[in-house]
Amino acid sequence: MQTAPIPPECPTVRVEDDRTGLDIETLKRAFLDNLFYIQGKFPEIATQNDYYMALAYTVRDRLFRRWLNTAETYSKQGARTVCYLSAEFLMGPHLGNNLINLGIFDTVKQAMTELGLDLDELFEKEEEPGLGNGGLGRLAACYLDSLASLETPSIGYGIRYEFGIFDQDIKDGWQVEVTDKWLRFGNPWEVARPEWEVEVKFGGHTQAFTDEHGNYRVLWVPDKVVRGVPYDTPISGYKVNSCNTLRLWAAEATDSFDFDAFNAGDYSGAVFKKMESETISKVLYPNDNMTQGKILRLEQQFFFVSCSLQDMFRILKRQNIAIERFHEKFTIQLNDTHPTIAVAELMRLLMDEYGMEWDKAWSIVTSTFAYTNHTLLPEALERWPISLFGSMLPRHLEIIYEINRHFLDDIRIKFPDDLDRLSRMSLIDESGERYVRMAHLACVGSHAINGVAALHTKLLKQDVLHDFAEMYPEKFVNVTNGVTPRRFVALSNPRLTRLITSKIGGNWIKHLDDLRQLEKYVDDTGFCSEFRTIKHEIKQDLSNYIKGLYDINVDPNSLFDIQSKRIHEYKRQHLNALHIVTLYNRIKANPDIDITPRTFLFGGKAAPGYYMAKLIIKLINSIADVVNRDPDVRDRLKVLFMKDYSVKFAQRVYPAADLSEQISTAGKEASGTGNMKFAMNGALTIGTLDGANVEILEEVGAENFFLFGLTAEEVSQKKAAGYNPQDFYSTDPELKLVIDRISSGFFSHGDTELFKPLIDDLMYHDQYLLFADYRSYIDCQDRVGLTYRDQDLWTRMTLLNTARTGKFSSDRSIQDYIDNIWHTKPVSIDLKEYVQGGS
Ligand code: C3B
Repeated sequence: MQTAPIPPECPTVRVEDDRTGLDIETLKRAFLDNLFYIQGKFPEIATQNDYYMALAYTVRDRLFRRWLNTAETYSKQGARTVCYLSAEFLMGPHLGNNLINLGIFDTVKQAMTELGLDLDELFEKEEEPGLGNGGLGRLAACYLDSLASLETPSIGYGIRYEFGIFDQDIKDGWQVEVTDKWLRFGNPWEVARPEWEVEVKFGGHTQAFTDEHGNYRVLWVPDKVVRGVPYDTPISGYKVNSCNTLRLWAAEATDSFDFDAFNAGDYSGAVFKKMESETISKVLYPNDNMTQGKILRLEQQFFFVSCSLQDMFRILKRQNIAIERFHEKFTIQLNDTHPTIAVAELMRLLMDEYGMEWDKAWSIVTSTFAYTNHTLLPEALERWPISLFGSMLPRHLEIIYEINRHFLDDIRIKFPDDLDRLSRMSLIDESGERYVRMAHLACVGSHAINGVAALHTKLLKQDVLHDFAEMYPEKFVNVTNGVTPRRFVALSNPRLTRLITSKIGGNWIKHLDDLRQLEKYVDDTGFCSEFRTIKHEIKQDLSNYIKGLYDINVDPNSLFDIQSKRIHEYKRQHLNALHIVTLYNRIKANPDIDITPRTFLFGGKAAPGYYMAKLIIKLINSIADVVNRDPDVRDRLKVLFMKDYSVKFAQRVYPAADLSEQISTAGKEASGTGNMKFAMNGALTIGTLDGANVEILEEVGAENFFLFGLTAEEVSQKKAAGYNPQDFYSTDPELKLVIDRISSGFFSHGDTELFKPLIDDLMYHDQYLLFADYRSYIDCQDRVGLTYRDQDLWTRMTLLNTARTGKFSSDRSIQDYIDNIWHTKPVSIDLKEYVQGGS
C-alpha cells in the first residue's frame, strides 16, 4: 500500500511527555489519562482489569516511541534482518517483562502504590498469550528477548491463534481441557496492520506455459484464497532502545469470496466459506513432540510461511533492495520442521512470481535458510502423505520433486552405486504409502543445521540425520539452548536479583557470566544465610499461594522437589511417582523411619489425545490422595499436582524449588530449558546425562549435581541386547513392592484395572527404561535427602549453581547463532524526539 505524502502545511505533532516520560509523576498522569480516554472509566467505577489495561497502554506508549525509532532506523539502513519462523511463540505475560526491560519496574510499582493500587494484583489480570505448547515455543520467546537485547534487527513470524494452548482443569484426578479465550478482554500489546495483508493460495492445479521470452513458466490456479492479516507486538530489549517486532498472522476470508457468493444469492454459503477460511488460525494444535498429520495443520504451516515470505518481499520493495539480494537482507531460521514448506514457497515466489531461473533461485534459497532440529523422537518427525500434500499444494509438490531430482543426482556423485542411501535420503519416503519428509527438505534447503545441546547435536549426526552429516558435514553446528535471565530471574525472582545486585552490581542481567563473581561468597556465612533466607521466603509465598488455591498445607521447611514440564512418557513423571511410592512404602513399613520431609510438586499439561500421559496425571493425583491423608505419613510427604501450568505460574515455581527433576531417559530430551531456569534460581538438579543436563553438570561441577541413570549409549546397548524390565522387577524387592502396590488397586479404591495399562506397559515394554534406572534414581534421591539435612552444604551447592549458569543465558545462544549462522550486525538505536508531520 502506498503511504500518503505529508502535506507541507501539516502542523507538527509532537509526541512527548505523557506518552514518553519515565518519571513517577508523568507515569501516574499518563496512567489516569489512559484509564479515562482508552478504558472510558474514572477511578470510582474502574475494575482491576481497567487498571491493568490502563497500565498496559501506558507502557505500550513508551514502547511505541522506541519501536518507531527502531523501525525507521532499520528501514533507512536496510539492515540485515533475522526472520525467526515459528509455529509457536509462548510469550508469557508482557507487562512485567516490559517494565524490567524499560528499567521502570520500581518506579511503576511506586506509582501504582501512590494511586492505591497493587502492581502484583494488576499482573494477575493479564491473560497470557499461550501460543505454544512447551519448550520449543518458549525458546522462541526467549530468543526474541535476546535478539532485541543484543540490538539485532529481527522479526518473529508466526500465527495469531484465536485459541492458544487449552486451560487445564483437574476433575477427579483427571485432566480436563477448557478452551483458552485469551483475546476475550482484548489484547493491548498488539496492533493490527490490515494495510499489510497478503493473500495465500491453496489447492487447485498448475498450468505450464511459455512466456514472451520463450521461457518455461508455471501458473498456479488455486481453488481457495485466504487473506493473512498481520498483528504486530513490540518486543523490547533490556536497557537498550531497540524494539523489534513479533508479527503474527490471522486468517480472514477474502472479499472476493463473499462477493461471488452474494451475487449468486448464496448468503449462508458465503458465510460458511468465510468461517472455513478463518479456521486456519483458530486453534493451536496441543501436541508437544508429536505430529498428528492433520490437513489443517499443514494449512496453518503454509499459511503463515507464505504470509511471512510475502511480507519480506514487501519490505525488500519498500527499501528498494533488488530481489537478487534477498539472502543478504534476510536470514531465515526454521524453528523445527514446522515452517519448512518455506523452502518450496520461496522457490515458487522467486520463480513463478519474479521470473527467476531455477539455479539462481536455489542459490538464494540455500543461502537464506537455516534449520534447527528440536527432537530425535520418531513420532515428532513430520511427514506428509503425498496425496494430501499434492492436493493442497500442487505447485510445491512439483518443486519438491525437482529439488529431489537435483539432490539425488548430488548423492549419486558423492556416493556412487549406493541405492540404499538414495532411498534413505530421498525427500520422498517410498517405503509404503508415499510421504514428503520435511526434515530432509529442511536439511537440503538450508546452509546450516543445528541441534539444541551438545549431546543432541552429536546424536543427530550419529542417528537421525547421519546420512546428511556425511553428505554435508560443513552444515552441522551445535547451538545449546538458553533462557532469558530478564524474565526468569530479574522478573520472577526480585529478592534474589536484589541480593546479587547488592554484591556484584547489576551488569549480570545483561552479561550472565558475571554471576561467576558470586563464587567468592561461598564461604561468606552472612551472604549464604541471606541466600538461604530468600529461598525460604519464596517457598513460604508458594505455600501460601497453594493454600489459597488447593487448601493444602505445605511446609516451607520441607524439601521442595519439583517436576514441571509437559507430561510425556520419555520425561518420566511416572519414575518420580515410583519414588514417592517407595518413600511411602518405607513409612508404612516403619512409621518412625527418619526421612527428610518433602513436598513433591508437579505441573504440566498432557496432549488431549495422549492417553498414557493423562493416566500419569491420574496416577499422581491418586497417589497424592492417599499419601496426603495417611496419618502414618505425619505430613512428612506432601504430593500436589498443580493444575494449568503456564509461563505466569512457572515464574512462581522456578524460584521456589530446592530440587529440579530432569529425569528423562538419556538420549530423548533434546535439550530442556526448564533445567536451566531452575538451576539459575538456585535449585539443585537430579538428572540423567541427557540434553543440556550434560552441560549444566559440566558448568556447575559434578559435586553440585545429583547424577543418576544410564547414559544414552548404555540405553541403546541395553535395547539392542534385548531389554527385559521384569529382570529388574523380580530382583529389586523395593521396586516390586511399589509396582505391586499400584497394581493392587491401593491408590485406586481397589480398582485393579485403572492403572493396568501403565503397569503392563512398564512390565512388558518399558520403552523408556524406568525399571532399569529405578535403583540408581532411588539411591540418588536418598543422597539428596541426606544432603538437604546439611543446610550449609546445600546452600553452598545452590549458590554455586546460580553462580555457574551464565552459559545458559539465551544471549549466549543468540550470539552463537549470530557468529556461526546468521552473521548479522547489531544496529544501535538513537532515541530522537519523535516528530510527525511538518518538515
Ligand atoms: C522441545 C524439546 O523437547 C526440548 O528438549 C527442547 O529444550 C525444546 O524443544 C527447545 O529446543 N520440543 C518441543 O517443545 N516441541 C517439539 N515439537 C519438539 C521439541
